[in-house]
Amino acid sequence: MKTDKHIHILGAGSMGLLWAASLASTGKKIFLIPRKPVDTPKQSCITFTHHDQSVSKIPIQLDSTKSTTVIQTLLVCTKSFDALQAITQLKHRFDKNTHIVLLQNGMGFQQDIIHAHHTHKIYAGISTEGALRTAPFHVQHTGLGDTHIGAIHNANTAQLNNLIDSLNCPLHIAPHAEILAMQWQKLAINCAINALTALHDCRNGELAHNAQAQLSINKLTTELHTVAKALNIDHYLINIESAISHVIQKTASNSSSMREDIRQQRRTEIQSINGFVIQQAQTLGIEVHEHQRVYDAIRQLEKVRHAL
Ligand code: KPL
Repeated sequence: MKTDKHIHILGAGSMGLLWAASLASTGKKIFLIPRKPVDTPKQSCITFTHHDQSVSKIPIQLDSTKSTTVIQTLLVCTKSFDALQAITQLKHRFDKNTHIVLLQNGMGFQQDIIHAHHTHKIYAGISTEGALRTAPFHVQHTGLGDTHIGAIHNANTAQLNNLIDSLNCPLHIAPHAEILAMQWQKLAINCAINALTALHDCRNGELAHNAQAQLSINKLTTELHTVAKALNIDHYLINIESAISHVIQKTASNSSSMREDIRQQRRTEIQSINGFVIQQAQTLGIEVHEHQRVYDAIRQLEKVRHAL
């Protein structure tokens, strides 16, 4: 299997632009498919502000959803609630060797994608890279992180390793054999940080100095442990409290993706973050009051902001 010829990136938000610029900078053939479709494929350029503040202009090919060329590797960089529909629009371009990599926050939606696209090879990526889209086709690499990718459907270790090789670029990317554990750890981090930074309208680091937010983080994490225990996966969350504090410190100056979504009056990913925990808890007959409280508060904020 060879996956290093063409890479398609779905979604031109901060993560889509970061991946497109980083991969294209190595001379790979990259096609960017924005969610707002372009009529015909055309050349464009990404203005990429590197982590050291140097700026590069990186040529990129914009692709149309209507194209018919086969997609070998698709990096999905849309929001979680958009991913299934966006992938399905490209269905006519998949063949049996298509690899689909899901890079969203949250959980739950991956199962719907596996169900709808079960003949393809599907992977999940967990990334701690920080990126900010400052204007259309302008992206700033705000935090150096790493991305772990693991197979979640139909792909074996050799295929995963080939995929990782094909994505070789300045970003730090590594294969992970137990990606489900990482997904739960990232879920716990997003459950604790995203909604609270949106509700308190603060940067990540400010949560550390806010007593009310700290209390809420404790409750959210305790509830998540109860759910994980009932699912027999509590070992995934060992030391998660210190991991959350570490991320709050390390990303102190970040404005979380959910806070940004609320500020820009966009739909948030609350459904696949705290909403996923609520869904799991309901199936298990467990009550998760704090997750429900922040979920309802974010839904309310989405409504208020959209009505403005
Ligand atoms: O993943 C994030 C997000 O903002 O979505 C965190 C880890 C909270 C960093 O900001």
